[in-house]
Amino acid sequence: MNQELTLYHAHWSLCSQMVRVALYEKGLQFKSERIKLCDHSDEAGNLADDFLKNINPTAVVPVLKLNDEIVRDSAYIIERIDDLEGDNEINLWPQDPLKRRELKKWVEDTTITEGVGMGKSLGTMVPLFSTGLIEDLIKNLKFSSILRIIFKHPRRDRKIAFLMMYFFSLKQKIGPIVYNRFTRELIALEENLKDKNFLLGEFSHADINLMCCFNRLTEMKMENLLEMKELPNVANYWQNLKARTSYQKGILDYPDHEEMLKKIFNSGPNPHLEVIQNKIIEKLSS
Ligand SMILES: N[C@@H](CCC(=O)N[C@@H](CS)C(=O)NCC(=O)O)C(=O)O
Repeated sequence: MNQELTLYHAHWSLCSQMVRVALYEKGLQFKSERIKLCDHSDEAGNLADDFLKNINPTAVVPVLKLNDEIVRDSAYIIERIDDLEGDNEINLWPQDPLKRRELKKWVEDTTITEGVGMGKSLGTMVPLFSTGLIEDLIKNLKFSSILRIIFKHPRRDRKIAFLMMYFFSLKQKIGPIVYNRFTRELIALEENLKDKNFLLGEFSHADINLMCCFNRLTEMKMENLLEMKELPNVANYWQNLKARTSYQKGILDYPDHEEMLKKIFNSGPNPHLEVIQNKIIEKLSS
């Protein structure tokens, strides 16, 4: 069936990456509309009148235009993409209802699910480790861009977080809040991946989400967490995810903020890394 797809997305956005990877997994052609987000750039495409009026009144990406229909929220977008016929014969969602239920739980846990507080799931924990970069980007914005966030951003939670980062500093405080939960989640993942190449056996939507989350950890110079001898299943899984062509096409081929990331980490490794590694070792030996 012929369909016209336009993706409104940001290069450096976890949920945009998820949708791009899904599109490449399915082998679907799409038109790209790059949006520069208000916390990254003075351009603030997500606060433009046209975007708010016609694409997404909540000012977030990704959004997929599927023929004339506007489809929002990455998890739902990927479900819809899975129903489309692309060049590749792959299903990101299984047929079996029991497996579907299991996958639904994993998907909710591995992305930015609306209604789930930041830091309460794997998918909402990983972005917290990026606070260092986001804060530096926000502090570089013009004051007029901050005013635009104050007056135009429709989401109160985001607005407050961005303003806190601009006027104060959150980057040293945020990561440690999730150390223990993150340690538990990684150990649980290790157990779930026993004897499996992917989370449910076959590659699925949840693997896409984790590919993007793990990639974010590598950008934050925390890849050693995914290569620990104490977590061999996670290490093997990460190799399997990185080997997919969709990883290159959907994530690595859309670089952003490379200079800034280099600047942040040129003084050494991520300070969160050693603490979390020690916690994992401690927990596994107790
Ligand atoms: N639940 C939504 C979350 C979307 C979301 O939070 N997108 C972020 C980028 S990953 C965004 O657009 N942020 C811009 C802002 O809040 O101003 C989804 O899965 O699509």
